[in-house]
Amino acid sequence: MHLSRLVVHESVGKAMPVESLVESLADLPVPVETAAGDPELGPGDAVAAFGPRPGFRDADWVHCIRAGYDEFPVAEYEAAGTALTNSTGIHGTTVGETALGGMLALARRLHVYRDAQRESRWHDEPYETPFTLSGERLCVVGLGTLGRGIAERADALGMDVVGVRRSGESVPGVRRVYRPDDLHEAIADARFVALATPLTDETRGLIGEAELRAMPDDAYLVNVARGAVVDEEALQQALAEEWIAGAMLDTFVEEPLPADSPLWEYDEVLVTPHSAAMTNRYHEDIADLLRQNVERLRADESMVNRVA
Ligand code: NDP
Ligand code: 7N6
Repeated sequence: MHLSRLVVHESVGKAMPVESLVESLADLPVPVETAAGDPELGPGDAVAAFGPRPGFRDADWVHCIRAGYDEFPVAEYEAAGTALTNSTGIHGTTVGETALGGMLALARRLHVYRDAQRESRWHDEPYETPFTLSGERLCVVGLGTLGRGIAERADALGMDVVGVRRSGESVPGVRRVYRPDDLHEAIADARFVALATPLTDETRGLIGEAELRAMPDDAYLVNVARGAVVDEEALQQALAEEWIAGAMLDTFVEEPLPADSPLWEYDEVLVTPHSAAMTNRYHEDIADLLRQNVERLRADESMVNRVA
């Protein structure tokens, strides 16, 4: 592939200022341009984007500025010979800190005090309610960049961390790794279940009624993966009927979460607007990934994070 141009698509603006990314790419050995809508692209073109557009298929290379590339037409790109790369590898710290922040808030009741503060109310929680993360079990489903970012921070806080991945291979800080067939055993005694898998045919609806019923009734679900990894109707029933204690939800089947969704209403549900990975350094992280692959292409080496 001979690269003659890198196009930064306006959709990257969903995660960072477009001009910040362009500035961070000023030292690339190819011209960097911006484009809106469905730009005309062709041989020699690369495009960095948040989501897909039909015209991207005609470029040589499409870079998804997210780790999750489930919205991109992978088979179509493969048929067209268009390379697709994603942005896995950069979200361990951001999502790890957000997930732990949510879990700490729920355990230490910070969300309750903040709600009371809005009414200038000095609120005492019932004696039984506050707990510590230390000593509690966390099950992390999906042990890649996100999962490890969560697991290593939870381990540092003294949690008993177990996890689930297809290979079953061990991961630092994770006491026991289960395979997906043993998911129910893995979540049965967990106080927190954190989802960090990609959205695939295998993981769509991974957490449904059976899994929510298998979790302890004082457990919390943390979803920083994709909304559809959870059967949202079953989750709403689980919250309404108190099969579980609550949740921290960053991702939803429909985003933005519709204003009439019952998920907004629960005191024990923390809703974040798909912001777990947001950081004011995102443009630098994405620029580093793009620069690495531009250099690799020029050296005729295989690309990192290539998924199609
Ligand atoms: P990685 O590829 O690094 O990790 C994915 C992990 O999931 C691997 O450990 C893989 O392990 C495991 N996995 C895959 N399929 C299954 C399965 N069926 N059951 C259990 N484990 C499985 O990806 P990232 O950690 O970078 O990102 C994961 C996902 O998180 C993204 O695809 C994206 O959807 C979402 N995400 C959300 C963000 C947010 O802002 N909320 C930010 C970044 C990512 P193995 O191969 O051994 O199964
Ligand atoms: C934007 C990150 C991903 O898959 O969903 C996230 O990487 C978006 C900051």
